[in-house]
Amino acid sequence: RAAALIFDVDGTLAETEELHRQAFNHAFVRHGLDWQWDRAVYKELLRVTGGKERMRAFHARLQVAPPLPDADIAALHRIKTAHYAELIETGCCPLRPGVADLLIAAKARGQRLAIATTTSHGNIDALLSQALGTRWAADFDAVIAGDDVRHKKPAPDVYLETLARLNLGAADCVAIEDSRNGLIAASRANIPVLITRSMFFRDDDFSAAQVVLDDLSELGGSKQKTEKQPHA
Ligand code: XBP
Ligand code: MG
Repeated sequence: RAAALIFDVDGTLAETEELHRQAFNHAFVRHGLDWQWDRAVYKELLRVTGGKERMRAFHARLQVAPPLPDADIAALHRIKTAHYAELIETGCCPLRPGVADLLIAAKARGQRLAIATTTSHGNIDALLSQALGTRWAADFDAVIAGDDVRHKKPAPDVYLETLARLNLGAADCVAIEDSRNGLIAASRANIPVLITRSMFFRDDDFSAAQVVLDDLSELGGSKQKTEKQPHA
């Protein structure tokens, strides 16, 4: 049994990526840009982790010179983040099936909880305050966000920082992820990975994962997707 469970946020705890997409589109309109990302385009763009990085990558793809100044990217991202919080606060984005049960069961078993995500502390707080109450952070021993580390996923930085904060070895933990970039990040930190398939990454290659589930409610039952036992 793992000493700690390390959770990704977007796509893993809740299906937030559709709200991120809507928030980006809102920011583009507000900023006077004629960009709009439909689901197919967003699915492609999700290969680039981080909202600011994703916008830069999209702009580069349009091949219109000169590059968008950092100030524009920052302004767009501020509008996007504010709108994302508003969307989350409507309560329209609940935790995915099995997440709340797993958090409770893990605590009861004495496992420690942590978060390793690409998104920001503000976005994590918006989601988890809504879903778990404003004192949610008391249950987590480490919460590491994208801007806390040098390189975002698929680099291992966020996971290595989480291990350091927990003062645990990689083999003592399980990472719970929904994307191939997340799987690669955790694997590069040598942490075993449990995948919970989400909307945008359903058909990613997860062959390097220890366990692949459709959602975390399967941990409570017997509907296992691979022979290998979940460490969670
Ligand atoms: C999540 C992301 C994030 C969100 C947007 O990846 O890639 O970029 O889409 O968040 P993961 P920000 O689930 O692997 O952590 O706009 O706050 O960057
Ligand atoms: Mg994710």
